[in-house]
Amino acid sequence: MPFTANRQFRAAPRLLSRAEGMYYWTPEGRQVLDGTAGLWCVNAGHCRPKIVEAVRRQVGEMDFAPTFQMGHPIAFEFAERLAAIAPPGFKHVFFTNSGSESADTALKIALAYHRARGEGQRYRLIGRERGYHGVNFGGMAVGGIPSNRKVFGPGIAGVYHIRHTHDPSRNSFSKGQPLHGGVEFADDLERLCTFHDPSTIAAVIVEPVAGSAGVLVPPRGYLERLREICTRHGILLIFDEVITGFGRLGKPFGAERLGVMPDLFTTAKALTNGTVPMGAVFVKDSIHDAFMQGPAGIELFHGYTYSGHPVACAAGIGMLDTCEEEGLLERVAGLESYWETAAHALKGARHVIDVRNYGLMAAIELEPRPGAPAARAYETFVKAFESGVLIRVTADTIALSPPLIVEKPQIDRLFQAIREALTSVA
Ligand code: PXG
Repeated sequence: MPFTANRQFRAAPRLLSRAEGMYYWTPEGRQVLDGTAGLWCVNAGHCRPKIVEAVRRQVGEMDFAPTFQMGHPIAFEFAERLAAIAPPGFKHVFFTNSGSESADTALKIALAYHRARGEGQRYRLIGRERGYHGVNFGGMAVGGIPSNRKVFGPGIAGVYHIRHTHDPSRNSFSKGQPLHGGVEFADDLERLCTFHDPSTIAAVIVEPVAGSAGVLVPPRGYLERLREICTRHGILLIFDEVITGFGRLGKPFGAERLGVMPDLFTTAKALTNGTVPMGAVFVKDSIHDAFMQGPAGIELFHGYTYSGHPVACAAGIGMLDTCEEEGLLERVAGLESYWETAAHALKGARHVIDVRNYGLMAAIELEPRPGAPAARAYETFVKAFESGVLIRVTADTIALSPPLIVEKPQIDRLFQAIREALTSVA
């Protein structure tokens, strides 16, 4: 099983067999409130009729068609719908099947872009400590998750990391963007530029808000400074919006909420509301256009059998229809202050050493049990699940990201369940 304690699971399995709206049901019929949008992906809530219907229709109409030297209308329709909600100047997308593939695709586009412009010496890639860009070799290499690097090695050559932005000594219990350290942390990129010569660096990739590492919100001024350094040195800035995309931060994409534009950004997860696996890499028009200059032939030597899969495109269009009808991509803006207050009410609760929030994301960090890191959070997760609430834990941090359709009483229930679970774990 993926990222699972297999033996613990086998001894006490937790199963989900049905879902609708804000809820899952177990095979025994127990209702479970979804505090995690599945795995940060079911932004519109479960089994939404427009999506279900679109998938049903498409799978009966055309199950699969090749996209190498061929096309099908629904893939172009979906791409155009996406371009319409993307920030200005991002009219092109490349379809993948996951966030991991989106990360590797974006890195490859960055390398190929520089080469197409006669700057093939730009081969270095820069990620960030505690960054997560999936599990394939490229994304893993630029990612900054120590357990990945310990077990699987450095991945690919020419990859370096700037420091992460988490600084509890100055920023614990920050509401929204932390105040301290933004420019200082971003200037770590300048150090790498000096060391390696910026003309050898192709791209920098970061999550606008780091998700998997425990909801690390960028301090004020941080992303602006990264943008400035990249622009000055001709380095492409890639945002990994696999989690922050599709309304999680109160705008269609995190870049818009945070007010800093990347050159490329990756998406997956909520692109199809998690219904069918799919990812998409958005590129600035000037990047697309750079590939269209050379001799006729295949411009980007890259693609997946299932790039632009018709059933995934149908799910994606159903997702966009649902979001547009219900204003979901902006809904969080009106919910965020309630969410923030509810999360920060856990300050002072047993074991809690930090609370962080941004958009409809929150992290509650627990003091690790001496000698047993991660055990306290894992037990909290199990208790919460038994009480009918699904949360997600990584190390000793609880991460919350409910579907964007969540209502205030459900927010209350979510935090209440966590509070109760915390009083009962040692
Ligand atoms: N980038 C980011 C920012 C992600 O969060 C990926 C890439 C990889 O996506 P795929 O679709 O290849 O898994 C992710 C995935 C968690 C959790 O609970 C987070 C992810 C996946 C599973 C669990 O933190 N993020």
